[in-house]
Amino acid sequence: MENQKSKIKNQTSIQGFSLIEVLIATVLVGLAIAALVAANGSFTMANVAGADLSTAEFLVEQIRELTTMLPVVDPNLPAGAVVTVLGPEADETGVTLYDDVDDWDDFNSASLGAPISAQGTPLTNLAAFSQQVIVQKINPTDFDEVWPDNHDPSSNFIRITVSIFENGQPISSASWIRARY
Ligand SMILES: [Ca+2]
Ligand SMILES: [Ca+2]
Repeated sequence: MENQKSKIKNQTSIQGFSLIEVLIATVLVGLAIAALVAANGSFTMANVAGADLSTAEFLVEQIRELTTMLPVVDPNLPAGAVVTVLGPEADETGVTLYDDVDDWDDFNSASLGAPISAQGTPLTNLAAFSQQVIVQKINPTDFDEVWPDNHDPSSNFIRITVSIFENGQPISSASWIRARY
């Protein structure tokens, strides 16, 4: 009798999968495929974000190159003058006339319709991006402390911060310090 039972049991297992086992396997395969598709989607998004970051870094570098050769203080101001207003001087009506670093304070390339290159020309193929620049006076003994623009005495150090936006969304930002010389 016991032998008979085990025979029947063996026969049952040899017959293959039951319907419920097939259903469970189908669901599991389906879940695995759905997970793979989802994973593929997130890699694509990561690549797009990577491309945007490269463009943002490129656009930061354009401003860095533009300002590297400029003096910290307007060359037309008398030597030792206290700078109490940051930004372009009254007669500097366009970026091509900017002749010191703080002229770039509050610059937003959106007003030109496109970000600008190191030569000051608009990069129309990157019109979805914009560069925003802030120039701040900083305490020469504590670079973390920002002084108000009208601080007297003037500081010999300024911090330039460039932020890159894509369709109004912030993508990247970089800061560096320049000394008056
Ligand atoms: Ca100037
Ligand atoms: Ca200026």
